[in-house]
Amino acid sequence: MITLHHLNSSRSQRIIWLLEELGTPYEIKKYERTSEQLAPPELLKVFPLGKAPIITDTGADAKGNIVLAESGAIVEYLIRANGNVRFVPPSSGQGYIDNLYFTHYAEGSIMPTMVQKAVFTMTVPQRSPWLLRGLLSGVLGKISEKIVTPELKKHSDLVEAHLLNKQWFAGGDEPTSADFLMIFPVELLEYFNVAGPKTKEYVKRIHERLSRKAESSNTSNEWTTNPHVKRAVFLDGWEDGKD
Ligand SMILES: N[C@@H](CCC(=O)N[C@@H](CS)C(=O)NCC(=O)O)C(=O)O
Repeated sequence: MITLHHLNSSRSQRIIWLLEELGTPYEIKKYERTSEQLAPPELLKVFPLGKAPIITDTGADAKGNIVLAESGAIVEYLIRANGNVRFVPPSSGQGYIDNLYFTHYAEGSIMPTMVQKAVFTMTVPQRSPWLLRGLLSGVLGKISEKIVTPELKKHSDLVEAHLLNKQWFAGGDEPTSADFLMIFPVELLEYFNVAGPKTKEYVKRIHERLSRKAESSNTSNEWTTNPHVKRAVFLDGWEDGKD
């Protein structure tokens, strides 16, 4: 059995989307961010970095003890564990290159810029003494505009140009690892008001796909019964950690 260790408003939303698409049976263990937006210490007991997502897999015989962190690794693992029958990118050509690039770009390039934006505009002001909060918010907001916003714009333009004539990042009829990784930063582009029209359509398409899946599913799984999971790919609560 696979257990997803899920932190609210986090990259583990990617894994819920993939698990639901694969139809893989899984359990979800939910962790709540602290008032400082950090993962709670219990997650440290699962893996030394204590960050989400993490999966544990006991295997079909319930005797295994795989513990895997890092969303890109988890996406690859789950697609392979499902027999590499769905969400597999083309093995050559531009689709192969695009999938390779965006699968790695998601955590390697765009997410670090998103984290910078969040640190300047949310994390540092939220964690400073309240007397300084207003002042710091103003100063850091201005610095962020100068340093981070131009970088975010470059990412937004790259994603928008790529999605101009494509439904999915690798260009095929189904999502691939690139999409499962890119959904989170692409939702953040929207959240930070820098997403272009094609990018917004992409997010909408995925949300509608998930809603249809939830409506048509007659199995009693996390997706249909747990309102938290149903809304998992939406970014409500990013600012205040509520979900
Ligand atoms: N590169 C890692 C990043 C993991 C990560 O930073 N997760 C965040 C959630 S989006 C987290 O657990 N933050 C809470 C904390 O740092 O305490 C991945 O893709 O899994």
